[in-house]
Amino acid sequence: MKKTLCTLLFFVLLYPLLAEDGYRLWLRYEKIDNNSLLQTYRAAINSIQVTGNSAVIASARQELLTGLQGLLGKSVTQSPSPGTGNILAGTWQQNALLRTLIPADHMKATGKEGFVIRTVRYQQKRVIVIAANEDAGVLYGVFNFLRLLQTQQPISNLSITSAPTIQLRLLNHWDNLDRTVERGYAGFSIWDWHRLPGYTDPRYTDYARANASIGINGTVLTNVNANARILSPEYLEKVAALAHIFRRYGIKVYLTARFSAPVEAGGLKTADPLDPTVQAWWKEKATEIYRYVPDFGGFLVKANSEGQPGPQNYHRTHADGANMLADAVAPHGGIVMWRAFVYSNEKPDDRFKQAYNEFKPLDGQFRKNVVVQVKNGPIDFQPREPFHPLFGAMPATPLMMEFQITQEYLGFATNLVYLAPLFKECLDSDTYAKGKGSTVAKVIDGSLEDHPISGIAGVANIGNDINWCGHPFAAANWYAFGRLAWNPQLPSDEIANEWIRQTFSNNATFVQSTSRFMMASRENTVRYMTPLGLHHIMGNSHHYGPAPWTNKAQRADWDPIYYHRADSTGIGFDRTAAGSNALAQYSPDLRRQYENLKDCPDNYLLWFHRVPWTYRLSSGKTVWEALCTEYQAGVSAVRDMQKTWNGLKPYIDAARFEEVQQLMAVQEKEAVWWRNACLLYFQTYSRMPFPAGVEQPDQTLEYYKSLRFPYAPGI
Ligand code: BDP
Repeated sequence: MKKTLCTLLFFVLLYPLLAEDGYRLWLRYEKIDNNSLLQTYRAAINSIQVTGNSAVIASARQELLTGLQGLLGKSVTQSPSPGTGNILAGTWQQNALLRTLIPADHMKATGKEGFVIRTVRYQQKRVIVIAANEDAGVLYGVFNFLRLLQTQQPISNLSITSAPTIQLRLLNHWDNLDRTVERGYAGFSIWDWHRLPGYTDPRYTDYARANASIGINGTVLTNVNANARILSPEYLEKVAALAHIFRRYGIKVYLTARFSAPVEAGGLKTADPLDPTVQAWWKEKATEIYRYVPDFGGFLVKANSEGQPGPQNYHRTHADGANMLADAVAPHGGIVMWRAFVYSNEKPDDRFKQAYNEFKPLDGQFRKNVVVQVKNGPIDFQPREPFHPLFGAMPATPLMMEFQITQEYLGFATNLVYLAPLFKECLDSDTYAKGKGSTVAKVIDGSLEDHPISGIAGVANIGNDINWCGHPFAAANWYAFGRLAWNPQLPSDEIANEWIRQTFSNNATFVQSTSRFMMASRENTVRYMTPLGLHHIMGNSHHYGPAPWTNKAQRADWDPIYYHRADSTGIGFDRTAAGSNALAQYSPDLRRQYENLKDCPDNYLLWFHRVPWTYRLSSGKTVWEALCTEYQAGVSAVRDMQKTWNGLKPYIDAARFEEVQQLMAVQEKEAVWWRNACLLYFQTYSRMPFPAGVEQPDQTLEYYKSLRFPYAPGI
């Protein structure tokens, strides 16, 4: 009897605390744990009415019911007619009551996807109104409202207007058809191609819910290193099954197009974009795709980059290639996202400069439904990069941002690195393209040049791990990407705060401490990986851990030595006029700041300058001393984070507490590894001792050089 009672108590009281596996992400809808607030919410919400008949409205209604039921711990009814419940949601045009409660001009600012949330008086009662111009806006409004409750905000007098500034807010999955994920660290692909279309995993719906909750409205299902097979009828049927689920959450499906598909899948002799048979093949293929997926978004293309086929194989330009595909999807309303991530093996020029040199001359030559997708920095998703010089340099072409959410260069899924500050650093950068204030955010939201199309993409960190992203904190980066895509002006700490409250707890101590170390985490990671503007010094191919000594990669610009250029006379890449002159690709105002050694901020120093080891920074430290102290500070910061986390045990469930605790121990080891390996290696050139306070490595440089990782994930 006693035993049964204990078991029962365990399941009722403790199991929910232990069983947090992260699957519910930030949509946990746990009952409000603040009793007086719970009573206030309960009094304010009894019944809801979500008007409309579409599938998207049905999703909104379901989410509101599920969410409220969980948060309020009571069932909420649906009221039969508008105005009888105390939450009223729907599209303004189709609901007469909404039209009387919300003036028409209040709806203008909400555009196609935005919404208003207002507390209004109706028949002597307070009613919360969620209104939008279109169904998707209602869904986004519902998620916003639920977020208010989840983060325990007051709801007695709501007056919110929200609309996205960027139109295409997309995830890019680098998922292969065999379910491996290029640069994925959270298991295998969530797309179970083999069992599609017959079996549709409930996970697809939860994926769509999570995305819609942060405003993501599109997903590219397949790897940029593309496989033409995805365009076959067999696979299009599978794609259609996914599209059917995602459509209910306002999410469009896109695919990557392998440029050589006409040859590989169509049996043609060429994929030359100016060849009429090739053009006809793509037109037919597009028509076929739209038969399966009537609202198909379009193609994402990696061409003539890292060995992928492209128009240059036929001596055509990127514009020729992009336009040919754009013409194929244009009649159906589709777009082409053409990537600017190109650099050539044959050209000895600084890799930094190559995408700009290739694409800038093409400005104005792309069709109206082409967007050029540019990575945030000129090299490749490094822990810190200056913004890509193409932003602001192609005024006649809409440019889309490509961020990397998966932590290929930021510690995979074992390092806690909150990426919102990295994203913001780039979005807030001033290109000076049209004078001061021409930020990257304004380039990509289309406002700087008044482009009718705008977009932002994030390379997803999602896999089939139970918690989706591997590290419990990695989901914060998916969340932050979506929130910033909706509103690039949101502060990073506000996003962290929201995410922590929804994911873990609203406890003030927990929220504050966690937010503090999240906010510091990116800068600290830069410290223990690539301080002072070092970049691309990770292990070759798998990109796991430090390997600044690597000098034998297949191509020179995959070698770390190409980037740090360390020898006995100094360190750094001279990109001033005396060097590769990459700085000339920025506007003169910016160039001046970076060009002058004294004015160049320390965190970009080795990006743009080559300096002797004894060069003194404004702090008075030599470059060698600063390098050593930065690496050490990065390690110390991880240890501080561990201490803080250990003190937070009482506030959250044991399962996630322990998982994070263990991963932080891994992160500490890896930070030490980075510091030791890099400092020992650079010391062979500086020939100077470590300054006081920098720990002596416990292994030799030879040891670090001997490490091999043939099975590192994500290759
Ligand atoms: C690099 C990745 C590689 C991708 C490439 C890309 O290492 O796996 O294919 O970016 O963006 O950073 O195309």
